[in-house]
Amino acid sequence: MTGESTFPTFPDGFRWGVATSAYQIEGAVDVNGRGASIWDTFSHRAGAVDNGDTGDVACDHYHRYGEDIALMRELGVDSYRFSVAWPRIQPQGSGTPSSAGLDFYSRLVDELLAAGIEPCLTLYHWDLPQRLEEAGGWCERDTAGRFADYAAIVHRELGDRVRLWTTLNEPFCAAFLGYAEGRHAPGAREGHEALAAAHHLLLGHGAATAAMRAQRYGDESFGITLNLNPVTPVSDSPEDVAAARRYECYQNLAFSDPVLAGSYPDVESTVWGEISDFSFRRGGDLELIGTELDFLGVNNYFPAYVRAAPFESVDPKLRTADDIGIELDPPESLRRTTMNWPVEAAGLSRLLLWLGERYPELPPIYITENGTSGFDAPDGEGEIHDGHRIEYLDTHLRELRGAMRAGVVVHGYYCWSLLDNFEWAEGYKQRFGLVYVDFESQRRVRKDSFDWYRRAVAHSREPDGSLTG
Ligand code: PNW
Repeated sequence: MTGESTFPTFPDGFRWGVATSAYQIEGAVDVNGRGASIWDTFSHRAGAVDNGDTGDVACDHYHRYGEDIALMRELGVDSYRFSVAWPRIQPQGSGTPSSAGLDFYSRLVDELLAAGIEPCLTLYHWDLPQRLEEAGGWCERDTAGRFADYAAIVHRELGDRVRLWTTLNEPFCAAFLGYAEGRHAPGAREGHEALAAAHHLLLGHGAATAAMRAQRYGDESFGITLNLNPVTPVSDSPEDVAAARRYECYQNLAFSDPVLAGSYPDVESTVWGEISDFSFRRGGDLELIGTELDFLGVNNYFPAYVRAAPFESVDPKLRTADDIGIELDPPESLRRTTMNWPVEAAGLSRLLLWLGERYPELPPIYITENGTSGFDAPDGEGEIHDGHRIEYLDTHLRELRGAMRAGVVVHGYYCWSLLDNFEWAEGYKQRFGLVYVDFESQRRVRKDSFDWYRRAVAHSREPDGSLTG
């Protein structure tokens, strides 16, 4: 293990956490009147998910949440980031809420609080009610209003006990992987529809935040989670530099600028070309979207090294980054994870410093996801030696601490993920958990990284920062 004795201390009040999301862990898709979501539909479509995996059972967390809270208590985390499944609350995406659905999350929150763990609630982690998709999904402006109604329902029920609220998880993925590339639900459409979806997701964020603030109980904090990657051109050539600017807009600025600066980025016309007339953007939208945030959630897994790919004009389908003339080409020297994502811990600090520079009014940050996949498996003794994950977390946490020392205000860190779970289009083979899940027996087994994180959390609070015991 790297640097046993010098693991950094973190400031008092820094929140240590673990994260999950509803569709990836809950299972129990037909229980208590839950409606279908776009991920139920998509995962049951032949060829959509590796190995034909679905979230039908997942980690069966819906029935085993008590056991999972006990694991978190053992880890010693301060906070748990989870998401609420909209189709449990409003099975058809609108109208009277289901009391069984609300009760489940109410019990979860009560048990977390009883265990001394602060709930951090995400309202939308990609499981749009299927009925709303049939009415056009996020391509329709109306969906933003439906989302605000849903947010107000959940907040009315839980706002007395939950203080950390995020509206959306990764609108980039929901819009571009969902509606353009089609690797995620609901499956491919057209580039201009993905741009409309992105706008309506952000509008939903603004409208939901306003609705919750209007009925606030007291000291809730409201934020949004974006997945952002630090961007570096592979050379100084004008082509690579221009490609890096396009990628930065597509991946980061198209979401961070409207939310943090109240405007769409100037460079966007060089990225989207003529594929949309943007008539879905209306006066007043940006005021709502740019509503003040109490915090920004940042998810980061890898850095982006950008090379120009052959490019004359944007492909209106916007299927992948290729379609805006981009190729991701990280240095050979960087190790790749089983997701083929390059590992570079310094990328996390570069990203945070870039955010601080670009947005003078940057709110406090929570790292709402960071972690790594593996094909982790028990050895002959039944133990899971995931040293690769320990190294990933150790190096990223040191970089995080460095960025904080350089002035970036970060209030907490959530490791993705507590449990191995349904990794979207990759199904169950990609394992991100600190806890191994045997998906046959539902047995949970602590990986080596579980024990490492437990010690890191405990000792990061000690004056000498020693990581022992
Ligand atoms: C995030 N990509 O998703 C999500 O918030 C989690 O639900 C997910 O399990 C985690 O990261 C690990 O993948 C992403 O293709 C999915 O670049 C795909 C990408 C990025 C983030």
